[in-house]
Amino acid sequence: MTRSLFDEPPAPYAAPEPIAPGAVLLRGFALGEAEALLQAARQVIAAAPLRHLMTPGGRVMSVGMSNCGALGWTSSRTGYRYEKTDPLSGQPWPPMPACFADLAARAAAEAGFEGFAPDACLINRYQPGVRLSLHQDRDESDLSAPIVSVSLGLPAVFWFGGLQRGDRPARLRLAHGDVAVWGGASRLAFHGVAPLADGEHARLGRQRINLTFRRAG
Ligand code: MD6
Ligand code: FE
Repeated sequence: MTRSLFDEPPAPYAAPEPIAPGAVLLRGFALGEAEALLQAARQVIAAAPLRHLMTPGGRVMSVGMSNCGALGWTSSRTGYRYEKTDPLSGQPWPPMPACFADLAARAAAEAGFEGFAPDACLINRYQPGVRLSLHQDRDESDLSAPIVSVSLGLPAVFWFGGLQRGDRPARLRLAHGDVAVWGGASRLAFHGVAPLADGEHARLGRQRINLTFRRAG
């Protein structure tokens, strides 16, 4: 696969960029290991396919989702929850690949959260036009742990708001290899993803893959 002349070159990782208290952006932090992450993600998805979950309100989510690790996030008419097994197969979620857990722990430490040991990784797939509306991540029992979010493929505009739904969100561009870490005073900040702009990513084509690591149980 070739890079377009007009793609920007991948920036090497420099330093954490503060977003809000407890929230930082590590631009390019995962670039050097993106290929290993994608290979591992492909294996997870082969065992636990991406699916479009139903919200409690009865809408089908446009983001395709799967999980790996001891716990997986799911949604249905009866609510949002973490499950030990994949409802599609009845089997445990695929184990978390070592390269996933390792990257998440290093990114958390870089952001000031030592000892992060995720037990859940949600894999999100966005195709052009797909969005994730403003929400809080609050289904985890341990809110002292941060969340680590890895972006791969097409760039997205991430909305990062405050603790009230009505707070006007900042708009952050998340590109291939960027890692965001949210914890502390920002752990319950409202956030979302703007409709994905169409494009062609050299490695992933017309999609964005996001890996979100949590301490859920
Ligand atoms: C996404 N991310 O970037 C969706 N949640 O595709 C999230 O919903 C998210 O990136 C909590 C913390 C970081 C995130
Ligand atoms: Fe979220």
